[in-house]
Amino acid sequence: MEFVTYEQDGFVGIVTINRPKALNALNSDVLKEIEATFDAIDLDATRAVILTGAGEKSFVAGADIGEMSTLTKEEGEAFGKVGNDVFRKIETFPIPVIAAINGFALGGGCEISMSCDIRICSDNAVFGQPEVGLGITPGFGGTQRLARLVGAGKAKEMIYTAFNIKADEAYRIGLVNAVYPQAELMDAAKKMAAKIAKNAPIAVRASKKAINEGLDVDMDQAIVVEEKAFGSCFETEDQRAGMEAFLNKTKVDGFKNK
Ligand code: DAK
Repeated sequence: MEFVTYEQDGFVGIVTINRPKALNALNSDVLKEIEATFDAIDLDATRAVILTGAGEKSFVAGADIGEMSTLTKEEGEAFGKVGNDVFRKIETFPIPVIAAINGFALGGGCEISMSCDIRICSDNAVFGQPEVGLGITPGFGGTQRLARLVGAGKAKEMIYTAFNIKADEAYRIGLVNAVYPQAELMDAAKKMAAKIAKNAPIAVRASKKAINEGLDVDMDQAIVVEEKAFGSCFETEDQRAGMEAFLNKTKVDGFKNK
């Protein structure tokens, strides 16, 4: 891989977008490598993933403007689909993905972070959807995910004005869960991932699926989604171990993912 690195740290996988000369902008090759990296993650050995960008300046400064500048309508649609397929893969990835946003998260960068389950950022992070200033709409889900995360009013303001916001504002509007000094960001992401990894993996996965699927349907259907997820846990060894440990006033010494 030229533009993406992967590191396995115990149960935690760390995916780093590594094209610092272009502030980790997403061109077709980067998108393909992100997809291939997620496809190769061993889901038996991994319980949470961290997605970050190389360097101290940028998480992802957007889709590659040079590559996009000459696209035809058909090519634009095709490029949008490549990105959307990768982002949807991350969003529906069976295990949680934490975005550790270490700088600029603009356009496609903000969008890829929003396809992750949880976003935390460094204090120098900058978020925005600058697309309308370039003559395009957000194309990797920005019009959809931003409105769902921060509400339609704030999303419309950010998208129509193409104004960037800083980390503290991103925190205030609920776009990120927490802000850390840059030097502490990866440790914080690893700590959060380790907490997730300590819990029963099948229950964590079922929770992710239930939250995602439930948000797409009305509450009557959503509650059925949860019932099914909840019921499925009672076929697992980890449920028995977890409840037995509680009743015996002990703790499970490592869930088995079974
Ligand atoms: N694409 C390509 N190269 C980029 C880039 C980008 N998005 N962002 C930065 N770079 C490159 C710069 O060109 C520069 O390269 P060299 O000149 O050194 O070769 C290098 O990274 C360093 O950037 P700067 O010199 O500009 O660094 P500064 O610190 O001065 O400024 C900046 C940092 C992040 C404020 C600035 O680089 C900037 O404004 N970058 C562009 C940010 C942006 O507008 N991002 C949104 C892109 S639009 C769609 C699919 C997807 C999308 C839309 C439609 N469909 C097909 C439906 C998504 C669109 C976007 O993401």
